[in-house]
Amino acid sequence: MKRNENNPLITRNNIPGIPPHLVDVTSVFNPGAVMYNDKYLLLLRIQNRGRKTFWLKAISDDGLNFEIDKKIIELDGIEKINETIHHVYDPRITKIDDVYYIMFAMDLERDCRLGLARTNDFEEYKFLGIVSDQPSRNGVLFPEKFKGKYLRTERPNNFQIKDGPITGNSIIISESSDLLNWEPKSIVAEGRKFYWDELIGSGPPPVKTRKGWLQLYHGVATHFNNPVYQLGVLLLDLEDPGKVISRSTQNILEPRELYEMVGQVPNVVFPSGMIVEEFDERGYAKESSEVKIYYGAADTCVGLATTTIQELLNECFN
Ligand code: BMA
Repeated sequence: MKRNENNPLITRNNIPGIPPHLVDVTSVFNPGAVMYNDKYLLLLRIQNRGRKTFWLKAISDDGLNFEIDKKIIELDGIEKINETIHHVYDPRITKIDDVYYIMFAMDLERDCRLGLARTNDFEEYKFLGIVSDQPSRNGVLFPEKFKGKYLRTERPNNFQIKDGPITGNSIIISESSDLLNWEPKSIVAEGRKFYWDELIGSGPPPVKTRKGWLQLYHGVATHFNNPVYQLGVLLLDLEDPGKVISRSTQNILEPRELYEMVGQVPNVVFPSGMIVEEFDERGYAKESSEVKIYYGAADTCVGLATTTIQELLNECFN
């Protein structure tokens, strides 16, 4: 992974003032990413000084210089939910046919669930519902159906770090006929105790290559005083993505730069958006293609790291 020389790519200083909610904001991190109308599009997670969460859209011609919208994103219909929603965050974007689906975490009073929204134009967003029966986070949709069913990987929230937040140590795969009702199928991968990825969760949505689905994930080492978040990669079977073909033994990106080590939550790189530049005629990512990975750094700013599909595959088999 190569960090972009302009990192951190987006910081709190780039966020336009949008009174009353966004004035002199605290942080911007964990963006969703997708190509839309030949432009790079990010959905930025922003916190104000009340630690309230908002989303802003950012658009770019080159994936490096982003213009940030002055309009806070609203999810139409979310106001109909009959319980307190504290935060919606960590949006992951998947295009299925001509619709862009956004899956995200929802901090409710009771616990954390997955929510789903759809948009066709990134102007209007329709909230589709709370889409997990159990506490869960890091839900990412596959961009196509399998035997008529939608699939996602997700990370059940069923594990508490000592004196810390509730999190999880496995990525599972779930299926659905309608995107709203989901049934867990099997465990895809589990945390490796004592090593870099003791706790894990899906990163950006999976990408199809001729060798399998590349699923980036974050791994958390918990055996230090403070947890360390890093990035790793899984290769999943093309026909049956619940099956792991291979998994990176070491992390491929870890907090090293000051903006990754110091901030709201120190020592965090959290990959949430991935752009593949080139696909072949059948829709597989080309091995030679450059890959841009947008990640949250220290829950404070947005970083960009690049690699290629070939290098990600090599890392799986290394
Ligand atoms: C995870 C999520 C992310 C966050 C990360 C590091 O559990 O809450 O949103 O970026 O922790 O604090």
